[in-house]
Amino acid sequence: MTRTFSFTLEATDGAARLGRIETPRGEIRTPAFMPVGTAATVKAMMPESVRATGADILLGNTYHLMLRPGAERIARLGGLHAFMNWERPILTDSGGFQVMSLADLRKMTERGVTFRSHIDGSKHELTPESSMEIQRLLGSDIVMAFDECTTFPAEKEVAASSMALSMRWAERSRDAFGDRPGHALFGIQQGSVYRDLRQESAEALTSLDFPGYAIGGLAVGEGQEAMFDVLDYAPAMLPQDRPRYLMGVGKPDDIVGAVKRGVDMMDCVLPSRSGRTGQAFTRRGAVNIKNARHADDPRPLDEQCTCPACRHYSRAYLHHVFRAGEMISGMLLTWHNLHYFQQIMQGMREAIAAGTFEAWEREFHAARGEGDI
Ligand code: PRF
Ligand code: ZN
Repeated sequence: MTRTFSFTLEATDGAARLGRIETPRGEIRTPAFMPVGTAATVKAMMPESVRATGADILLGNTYHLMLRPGAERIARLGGLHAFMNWERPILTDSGGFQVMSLADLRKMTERGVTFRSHIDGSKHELTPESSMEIQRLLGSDIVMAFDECTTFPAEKEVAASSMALSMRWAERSRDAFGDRPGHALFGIQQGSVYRDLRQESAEALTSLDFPGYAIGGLAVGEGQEAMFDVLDYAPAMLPQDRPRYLMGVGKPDDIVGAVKRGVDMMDCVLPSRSGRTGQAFTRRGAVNIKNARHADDPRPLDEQCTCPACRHYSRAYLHHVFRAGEMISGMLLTWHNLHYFQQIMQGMREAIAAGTFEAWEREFHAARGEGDI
């Protein structure tokens, strides 16, 4: 097993890329989908089950873990991997994005952001330096730079000064991160939907020479068409030989469109969160298991799926346990959704290797066109 962090680009098909990230905690096959384990758990899943769906890496959150149970405590208990019993790679987000969506009484300055906990109202501060320290205490393998996710829509002047702040914070993040063999710090591109700002951001980050780059500030309400417009040029602004991570995306067709445009990594709460609210994603489209038409249906969610929910249970059972508020409902639907998302990734990786991505994508869209089943 390798002692360092590295990315190998293995094949391309159009703009789509097949690759491999090596870390001391194991390999990440790209394009990769990262399940979200915000509070040191992928909700409703045991870590070995998450692994069984095909995940190589999880996402964790600085914001939640610093508030509860606290980064120092996790460090004393052996780090996040040991704490949550996931020994493979973990990427942690840097906290600013979660502060803006969850915390109370937020105040942003050049130094960083102060806020009150959404859990108990206690006062805290996050800066590029403290975010790097918390992510170090957690033992994160891929650390994210501290940034500001520009809200959408944003006037160009607002987007420009927000992006410039994120670039100053990216440099402070790099200086605070230092040299940590086997761990990587990713810079985050901002610039909203403005091409020249995305270019300026890419140049600022590239001059700091990060081992990987994220595309931030998308999937914030602009819609798929506007997001794809940005993804038509943004990935190519980043170095070819480094992984590209699109933050917080997305629905199955967003993921496919992002990979087609040169994205290597993604994360989203969608498969796990929807699993707990009764929504299943399948080859044929979304299925809402609470719908009464499933009450007598002996068929599995998807007869071609090999996940436990589809191998051992009927739609009628999944409908019943959801209606009854039974915990197994969230467990089975989350497992199915994570399995399905990982199947999409595996399908795309095989298609890129074979040079058949376009045909694979056509088939992906055609199956969904057949409608609800
Ligand atoms: N920055 C950070 N985390 C994020 C985002 C971002 O722009 C997004 C945007 N979709 C999700 N998560 N640090
Ligand atoms: Zn299934």
